[in-house]
Amino acid sequence: MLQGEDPTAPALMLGSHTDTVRSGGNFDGVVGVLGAIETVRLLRDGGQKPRHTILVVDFLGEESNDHGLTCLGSRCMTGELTAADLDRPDGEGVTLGDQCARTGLDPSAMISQSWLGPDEVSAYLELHIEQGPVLEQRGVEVGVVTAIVGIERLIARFLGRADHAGTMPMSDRRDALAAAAEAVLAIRQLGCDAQGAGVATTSRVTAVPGSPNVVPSAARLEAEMRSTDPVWLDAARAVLAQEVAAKAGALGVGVELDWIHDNQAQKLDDSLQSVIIGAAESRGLSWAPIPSGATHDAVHVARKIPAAMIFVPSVDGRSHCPEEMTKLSDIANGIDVLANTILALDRR
Ligand code: HGY
Ligand code: MN
Ligand code: MN
Repeated sequence: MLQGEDPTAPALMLGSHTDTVRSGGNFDGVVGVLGAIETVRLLRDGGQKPRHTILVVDFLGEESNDHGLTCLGSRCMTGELTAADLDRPDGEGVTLGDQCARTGLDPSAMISQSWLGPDEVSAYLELHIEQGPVLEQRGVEVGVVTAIVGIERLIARFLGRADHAGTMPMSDRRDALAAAAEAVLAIRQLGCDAQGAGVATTSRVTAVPGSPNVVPSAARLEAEMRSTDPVWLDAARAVLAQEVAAKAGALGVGVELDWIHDNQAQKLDDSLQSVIIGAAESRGLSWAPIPSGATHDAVHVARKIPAAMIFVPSVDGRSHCPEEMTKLSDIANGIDVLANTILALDRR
């Protein structure tokens, strides 16, 4: 934090997250937290005395957890985390609330102590790697994020029947894993048919009993769909629900669909975007408007106060993998734009 000269002025907040996915990379989120710290250091060591206090935040649990929820910390800060969220079980039946309690958090405080509002913070800025190929392919140095996708998650439970894998005729089986496999392909096709309006991914399928000579009796599938267009998302849910049930029914397999609304698509603040553009141009950096196919804490913060994001290019567009890489020079550009945006906002 950098204390402002005017204690009555609402603060400016910048940051991101430092958690990552299984076998993730070294830049997702971290660039935004270290970039925020470096911005404050630059201002302080440069003798700047900002009017607004500048807060640096590292949000807990931004990545999707086994309970199907992202952005735990920013949901708490904005009052979006609900008791129903805390009751969400993981694949072993442990609820999110129990899991949080095990790590020493107080679940009741997580849903009752939101504090973020325009009186406390006047703007939130997040520097982040793009995590996709657009900026690099277009040779653009800075992305000005226009909107963040909405996410619908699906947990599907397929209920078939265990049988001997050698003796039960193919036509008489109720193979839960075969029904899940049909769903995987239907989910993928839904994304391909969207032609850029949305994407759809199955991330995990588990089946029981898992013995090599037993027809699977049950399977659990986890998937998600994303789009900046809520109409596409609603239609996609309806199409999938119908297709998955029909394909499972054709195999004599029952299916239960549990939909999790992760987050609504969210436009980011136009006036903050203009300040970011001014900062990029004042530093002679090329910029382009870009929607975010990844979700971020900014999606929750933006529902309470003006929020905006600055993207820097990802090498080969790769992310959520050990190969994730952003050049130091691009990170430096991002911090340069972030610091100059904060200075401009502080003068408002
Ligand atoms: O899932 C996402 O888009 C982010 O990385 N949590
Ligand atoms: Mn991230
Ligand atoms: Mn991520």
